Amino acid sequence: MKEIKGQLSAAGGRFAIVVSRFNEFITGRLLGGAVDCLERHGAKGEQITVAWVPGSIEIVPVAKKLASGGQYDAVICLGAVIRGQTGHYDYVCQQVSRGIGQINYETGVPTIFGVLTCETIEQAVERAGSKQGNAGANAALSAMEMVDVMRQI
Ligand code: INI
Repeated sequence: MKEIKGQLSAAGGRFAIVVSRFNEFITGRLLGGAVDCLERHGAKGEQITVAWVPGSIEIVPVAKKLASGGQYDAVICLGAVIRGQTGHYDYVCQQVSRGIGQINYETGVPTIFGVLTCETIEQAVERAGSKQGNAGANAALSAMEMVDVMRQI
């Protein structure tokens, strides 16, 4: 039996991170968690490129360009969509989740969905480096695993 299992190493990988400025007090923590996780797993600074975008909707075109250019082994998408008084939340969630899914299928470059979709600010805080861990670090782990799975296939 041949079994393919991705290793959690960032050594030699080229990682792009797209991060939204909207809800920056949360997304800055996600970015910190992702970079810290990559570095703890062997990444050097020059292996990581960070692109800031205005909001989660704008993550999609920038991630698409990064994934399509042949310069990166994985793209990590970080954002925080938090429900407000209007229906805006639902449109943002739909667009960003569908968009990131399409990038995966169209480019074959692992494009990781590290976008929080939360009902409350408390839920987002819990996932940005407190009770529920750090979703940015989890996204970085997924990126490393997928890079190695893709390498082995
Ligand atoms: N963008 C987010 O990243 N999170 C949100 O919670 C959010 N809400 O709720 O409005 C949000 N909206 C901005 C959106 O992503 C775009 O930047 C904007 O619509 C311009 O295209």
